[in-house]
Amino acid sequence: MAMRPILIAPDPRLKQKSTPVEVFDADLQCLIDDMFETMYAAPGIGLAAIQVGVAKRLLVIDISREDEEKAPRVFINPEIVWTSEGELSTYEEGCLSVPEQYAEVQRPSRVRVSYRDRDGEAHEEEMEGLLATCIQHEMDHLEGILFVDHLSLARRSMLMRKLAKSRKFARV
Ligand code: GNR
Ligand code: NI
Repeated sequence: MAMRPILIAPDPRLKQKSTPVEVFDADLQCLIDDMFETMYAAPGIGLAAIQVGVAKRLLVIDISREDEEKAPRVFINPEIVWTSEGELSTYEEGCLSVPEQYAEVQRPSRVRVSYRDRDGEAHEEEMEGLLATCIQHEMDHLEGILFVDHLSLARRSMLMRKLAKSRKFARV
């Protein structure tokens, strides 16, 4: 297992659309393990493969709190099959690819998602609360969308300027 570097906006690779996983081989298992190590070290509650430069439709999530047991979840080729549409929730979101920037984003409160697990088995699950928000945030990454893309142009520009300024200052 190894940590992998996380891409930071405005890296153009973050705008790529990821392609479906077709082979559930040892390389995939290695990528999943590396993504967990990278997410836990960050720390973050989710990570999409494109954030470590792999344009595959794969994401990992663990929304357990520090005082709880770890609850690692893998979602491969996820698809939203239903949303609560008009029933929305607002969360203050952050992103490991937009470090130290936060903004409120409104999304459907509940979603039903079909996906494959790390063995390629198909599942379907209804989610709510933080898990619903997190998987929608991660699934946006698979389409090349960042949470800042849900903000007005004015707020997005301000946030990206702040990010650029802090990166320049930190020289990373
Ligand atoms: O660690 C993360 N926290 C978070 C908080 C609110 C909504 C979404 C997230 S996901 C983010 C990790 C990340 O960037 N995943 O792509
Ligand atoms: Ni993110």
